[in-house]
Amino acid sequence: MTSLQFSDIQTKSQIIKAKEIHVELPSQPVKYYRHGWQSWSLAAWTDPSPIPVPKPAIFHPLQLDAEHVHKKYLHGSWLGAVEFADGNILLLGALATDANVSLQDQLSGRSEAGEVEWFIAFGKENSVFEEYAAALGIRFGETKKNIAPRVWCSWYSLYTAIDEQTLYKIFDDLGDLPFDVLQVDDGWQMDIGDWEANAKFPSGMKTLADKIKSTGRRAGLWLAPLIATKSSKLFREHPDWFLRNEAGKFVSAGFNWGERLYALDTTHPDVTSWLVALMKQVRAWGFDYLKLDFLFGGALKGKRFKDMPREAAYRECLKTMREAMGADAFFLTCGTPILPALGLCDAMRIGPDVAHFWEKYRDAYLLYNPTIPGTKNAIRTTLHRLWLKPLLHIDPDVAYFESKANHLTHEQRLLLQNLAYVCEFKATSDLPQWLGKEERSQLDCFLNLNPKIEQTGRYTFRIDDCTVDFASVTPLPDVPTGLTALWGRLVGWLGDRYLLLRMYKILNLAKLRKRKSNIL
Ligand code: 9PG
Repeated sequence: MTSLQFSDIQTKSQIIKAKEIHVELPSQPVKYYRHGWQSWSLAAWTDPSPIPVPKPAIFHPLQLDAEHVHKKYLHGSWLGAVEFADGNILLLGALATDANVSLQDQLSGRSEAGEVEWFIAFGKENSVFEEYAAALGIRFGETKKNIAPRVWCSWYSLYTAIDEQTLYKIFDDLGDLPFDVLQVDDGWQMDIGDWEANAKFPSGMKTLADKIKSTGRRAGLWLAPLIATKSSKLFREHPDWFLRNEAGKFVSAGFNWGERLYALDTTHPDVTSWLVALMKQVRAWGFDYLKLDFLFGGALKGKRFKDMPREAAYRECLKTMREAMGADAFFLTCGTPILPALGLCDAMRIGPDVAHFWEKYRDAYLLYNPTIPGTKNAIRTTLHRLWLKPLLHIDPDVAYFESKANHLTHEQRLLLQNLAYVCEFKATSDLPQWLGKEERSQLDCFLNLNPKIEQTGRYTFRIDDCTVDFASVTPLPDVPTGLTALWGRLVGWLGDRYLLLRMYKILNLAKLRKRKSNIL
């Protein structure tokens, strides 16, 4: 165990090797920077007091690091920072995987994997984070090259209601809008685990990629290769490939698509071969922009074929997939534990999903869940991960331009567009059929513009000649008390009921069908 006095770091940053490290604070902090585990998990400066455990618990494996969620004190993955009354910050951050930081009387770091390097610095927020990112870049690698491709992605308009004919029509109607990639999201596959075209894509995946390429763009595809549902052929045929705990029970990877999810043991040699073959297959179909999602499944706690720390195992698996897909593919990670993926992907989603609404009362106040898809949640966390920008392309998720199927105000849509400029990563899912003439030309303009970006404060930017202030988006909701808290507990409990979740899913599918029938 290593203990540092404040005087050791007051004037100069340090890198120290330790399994456990404690850093003395010079005074009471006024803010705490918590950094969540994966793309969708909360990252934010907050008051230095614990926040409620997000509900429902069935989602924990897919929204945060379930191993640490019940800690009674402040904690975060790999790094933590505190801000003092004079505006200076103190940051403690691991330069390795499998480590976390907590705040009690001191800032403390613990590694789950033996001795690791720790970065400690005090000073101005921007320079401290910049130095930390540079130190991470040296150890994990920097992958940012050129400018990020401009992406049209099918998810945030059609969700799973995609099919060959609908997509072909959209690709045609996008006309000469300057997209570099047309990316097919969730909805093309037989099942989660069975990565073959389903009945909605009778001409097959190669034909789909060819169609995209015929428009002069790169073909993009979504897959969630490290998880599967029990209903999948993969799970039925290879139950021995899935991660189990010490007691031999399957480890839960959470719940989505109306089903429980399970994670592959990526250290199993047969799983590795299967993943390599899958990456090669996708490339052979003609896709060279890969959005690999739900990747946290590769880093859940469990008893692995190869006994190694869980995030190190995940990093090794990412390396294998990266090699198999080839260096010329553009690789976007999503739902990914942040540090273990650095240096291995071109781009990373750094916040929760946006949505055509701002915030839901149920999610924000009753469930107190800042991870659930929603535009406010997405902007908040993305803003707190901008420090990753020197290392790789950072994906803030899509911006909206259409107002037809959208509950966001004009100002809220502008915030998303401005965030895309700040991240220098532009994407949308807007359907050409939904765009008014003016909206289409705004989208065109957005895709063509590369404004000069200058950060002027924690949440303020100059974007060319405009000043943009995101501060109003960042606070967390007030912690519910009294009747609201009680109501929240009931809603959280209901949210954990498998049958209710399934019913909710069926209702949502019906809504989606209606939405789709309005499109064409
Ligand atoms: C496809 C989508 C899109 C999207 C991804 C991911 O329950 N959840 O917290 C949850 C979060 C994100 C999510 C799904 C569920 O979306 O981020 O862009 O590809 O999968 O299913």
